[in-house]
Amino acid sequence: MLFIFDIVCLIYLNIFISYMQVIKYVFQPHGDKRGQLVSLEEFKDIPFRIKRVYYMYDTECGVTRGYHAHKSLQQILVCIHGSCKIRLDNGKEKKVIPLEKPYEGLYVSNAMWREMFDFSPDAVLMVLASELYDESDYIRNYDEFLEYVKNCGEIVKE
Ligand code: T46
Repeated sequence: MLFIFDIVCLIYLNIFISYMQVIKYVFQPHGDKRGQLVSLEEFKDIPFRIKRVYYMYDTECGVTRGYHAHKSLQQILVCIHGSCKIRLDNGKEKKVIPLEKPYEGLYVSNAMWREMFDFSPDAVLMVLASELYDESDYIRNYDEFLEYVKNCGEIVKE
């Protein structure tokens, strides 16, 4: 009886531990009759120091970008115009998150494989990043990524 209880606990723990949490921020729009304004401040609206901002636009129909993970970079992705989808993969689970509101931000931790796809023709995807651009922080090979998360892929606490 105790043995069955142990097995049930182990299965439950495994499901619990492998559950991939998706963190979406809903920013406060300061709207009035002129329109909307969203302000993002580091450590207030964004959980890290913002060292870099970049954005992508004019993404061709059918294109998928990304196909990499980062060793230490954390980011918040905001589709400030149009829409797109983000596939997140922690090496155990994959989730697709639509981004279609200019006041929503998707938190992407380090050690997380990402693919961005299904861009609408008018999509502008803005990214707030915790680090400067550094090619040595990228893991661009999926098998290397799986090894990385298995061996040393410690996730930076948000
Ligand atoms: C990420 C996803 C969401 C720079 O010179 N500086 C930069 O800050 C960045 C981000 C890129 N670049 C150059 C490097 C390449 O020649 O811009 C070109 C395109 O970059 P990449 O192919 O890495 O773009 P994506 O869309 O695949 O990935 C980007 C970020 O690189 C990445 O960190 O998480 O957006």
